[in-house]
Amino acid sequence: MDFLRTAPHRRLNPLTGEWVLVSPHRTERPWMGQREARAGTDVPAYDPDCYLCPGNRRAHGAVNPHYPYTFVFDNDFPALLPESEGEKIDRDGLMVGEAERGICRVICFSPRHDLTLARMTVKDIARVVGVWAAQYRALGALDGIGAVQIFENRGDMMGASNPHPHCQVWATGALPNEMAKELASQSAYWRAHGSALLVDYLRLEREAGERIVFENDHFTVLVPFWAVWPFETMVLPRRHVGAIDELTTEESTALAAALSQLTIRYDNLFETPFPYSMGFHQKPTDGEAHAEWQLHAHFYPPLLRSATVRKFMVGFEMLGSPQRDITAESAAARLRALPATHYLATA
Ligand code: H2U
Ligand code: ZN
Repeated sequence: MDFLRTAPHRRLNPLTGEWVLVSPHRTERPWMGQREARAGTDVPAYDPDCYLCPGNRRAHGAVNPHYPYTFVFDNDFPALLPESEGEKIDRDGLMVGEAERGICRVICFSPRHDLTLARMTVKDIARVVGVWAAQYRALGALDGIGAVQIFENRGDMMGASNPHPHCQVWATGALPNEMAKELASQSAYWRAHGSALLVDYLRLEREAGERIVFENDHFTVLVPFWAVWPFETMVLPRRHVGAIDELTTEESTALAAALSQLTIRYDNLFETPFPYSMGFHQKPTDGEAHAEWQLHAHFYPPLLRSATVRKFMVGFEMLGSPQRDITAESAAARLRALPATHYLATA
């Protein structure tokens, strides 16, 4: 297995069936990148111009309540609408289109404009986990909703419109692409082995140990063997569970603690509020049991070498396969070695 450390090779993502090219021999390239000053100290706790801060007016005139912890509202500019009608078109399988219905919401994590998950207390993050569970359950129970995607875009680099800590929920009729690929892979694995793909994968990872970033009693954070983004991670429950609303109170708190530990380490890596897109893949809400599905979160951060030097998915990666230089093992070792307390004070 030495080639995994030294030679160009490719690794399979069993969840999506896609390959990533790994070029560990290239990490020897010299890098003289400078360190930016510690970032994140210049954001006010309340911003009168923020459309998410308590008491402020949003774009279409609604006024946010003076919420003490979390706040959920229907997106004023939703990508999907509950009513969308039209005959499906299918011209020889070459031009296929259909109406899609859905609901989009925004969830504020905290009234504090200047906080992020990394700087919130585990107790307050656990409240957010509770909101995620309630939203998944309520939206998933609606007629015609097949999937509930909870995701957070953090940082300018990821196109987040506002530093105020928040995420979005898009509930859709159809399974989005990533969910569809993961469903196909997990179903095939379940049929072949009678066990859940990610449960078996986590067992292998815990035996190996080298890609694990953090663990508590109920959750493991790891850099997946097939990671594409330099510091990509997955958050996995140790128990076989399909969605956040199936977690016990103790497990929800453990998830909050795992998210806290991960985002603190991310921020500490380059001493900057770490940008990323993250989200939970929970079992489809199409009414089927989905025993094959294992709850998990993906974190996809773009940074590579410093607070400003990011990885670009261009060239060969757009046209061929994604590629990385630093191995999943060395990324995990770096994240694991970072301090467990934030470089700035916590809330
Ligand atoms: P992002 O930062 O991930 O873009 O999320 C912010 C969302 O907030 C975005 O989807 C919505 C945008 O449509 N929004 C409102 O619902 N009301 C507003 O007044 C401004 C922004
Ligand atoms: Zn704000």
